Amino acid sequence: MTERTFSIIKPDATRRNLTGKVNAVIEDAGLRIVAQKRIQMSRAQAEKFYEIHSERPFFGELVEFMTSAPVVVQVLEGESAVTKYREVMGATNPAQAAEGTIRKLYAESVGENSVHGSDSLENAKLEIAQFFSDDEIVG
Ligand code: RTP
Ligand code: MG
Repeated sequence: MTERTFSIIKPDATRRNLTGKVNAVIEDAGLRIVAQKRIQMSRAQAEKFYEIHSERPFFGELVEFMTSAPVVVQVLEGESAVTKYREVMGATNPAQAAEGTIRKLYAESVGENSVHGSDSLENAKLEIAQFFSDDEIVG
């Protein structure tokens, strides 16, 4: 089934000028970038986005990191886009990520791991709506 998922190219990657390289891996995997913008996330946006992790010990660090430099938010479209993109990203900890995945290729640590991808179709819808209006997504 054709789905849409939400992606973030995180500050560690934008800082190293890797947006294009990350996008090449995404497109080579058969996912289409149907919306994309570079933004500076506010603290409030980052706290809302990662609300689910608000009780975790790394929450403060995570919010600091996500607001430390611009990010690129994206909507990706394709067959089984949610699970497909999780595969393309690789494991949360780059040390455990499979060969050829974005995190294996580019991530620096479990905290600074280059990309985010929605973990379910339901969350994809909520996350897309947090950053994009319908008219910004062109399939
Ligand atoms: P994401 O939500 O960013 O796509 O990553 P994920 O599903 O693979 O991992 P998740 O468990 O949802 O964690 C969200 C993000 O929090 C940071 N993190 N830091 N220092 C740590 O131990 C730690 N653990 C997680 C990472 O940036 C992770 O992507
Ligand atoms: Mg997650």
